[in-house]
Amino acid sequence: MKDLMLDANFPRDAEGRTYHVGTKPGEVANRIITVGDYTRARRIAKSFDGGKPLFEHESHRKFLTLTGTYKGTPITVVAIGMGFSLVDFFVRECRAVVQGDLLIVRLGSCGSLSDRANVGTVVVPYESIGVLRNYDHFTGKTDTSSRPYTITQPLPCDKALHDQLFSALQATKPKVDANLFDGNTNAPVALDNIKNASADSFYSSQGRQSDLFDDQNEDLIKELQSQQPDLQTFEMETYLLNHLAIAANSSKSVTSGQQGTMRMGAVQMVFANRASQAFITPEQVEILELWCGKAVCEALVSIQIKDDKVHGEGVWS
Ligand code: R1P
Ligand code: URA
Repeated sequence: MKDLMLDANFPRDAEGRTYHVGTKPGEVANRIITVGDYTRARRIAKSFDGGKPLFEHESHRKFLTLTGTYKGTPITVVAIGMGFSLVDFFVRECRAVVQGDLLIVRLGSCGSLSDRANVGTVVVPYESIGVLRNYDHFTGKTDTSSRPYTITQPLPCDKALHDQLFSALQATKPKVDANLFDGNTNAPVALDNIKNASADSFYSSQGRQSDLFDDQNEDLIKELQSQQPDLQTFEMETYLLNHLAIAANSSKSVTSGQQGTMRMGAVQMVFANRASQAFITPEQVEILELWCGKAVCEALVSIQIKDDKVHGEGVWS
């Protein structure tokens, strides 16, 4: 059974473990990589010093936290699953157990809207828009001007993180068997300055068609592309990460100097091409995840944060 939780406003157990992610102070580093799945998390942890984490915790809600060091600097990978609500649990609960500045990079898969970013390409977005289903619209009770999807204004990723992520990807690019990438001897490729859209569904709000639901999304991709002509990728988390960084950095705890700032970055691996319908192979996925895992660790430790001299007490001490 779950441990007794104290405090209904922000539940934690007697040891200070949060309710869903299940970690306490000293178990999560100031530099965090967040991913969708466990296999990717474990592949990234192969880049840690010693080839493995020093600490791991799987919560009853299936958040997996792996903490170790990379070139001596503490770093954590958290596998959270998919979508906005899990991002919210992850960011708020990790913020609650880490003192000082937080650098968070999402290493996720994405769909691409054009041949510019073919399957097997890795992209580094500089900003992200949100595409949200407008639930009221589907009740049929709204006015005639209501739209089935809300498209937000773009929110930026952290510029320094963006730049470091792209240079680390270039510096660590693996040599691979071209046969695995359709004979493309240049593959795999990294692209920077990409515009991303994070949707609240893999299906309806990414414009996937279905006869099983009334989604009213036949023209959604065209509409998005006319509003954001350089939009390249779809995934499901980056926009909310960027939003939560703004919310954290404008909070009382940061403006009063009690808590550090939060900076977000993202690396997105193209698994699906929506223009050609191509989908990535498991062999390609493994190559990309090992490469990007190492590159994201490199980028994260190359950025100085306020608490670097101390790192505090933790599973890495
Ligand atoms: C959908 O298949 C999932 O893949 C992408 C999307 O953002 C969504 O979470 O990221 P991950 O591969 O990291 O889960
Ligand atoms: N992740 C997404 O959210 N969409 C895709 O098409 C592929 C991966």
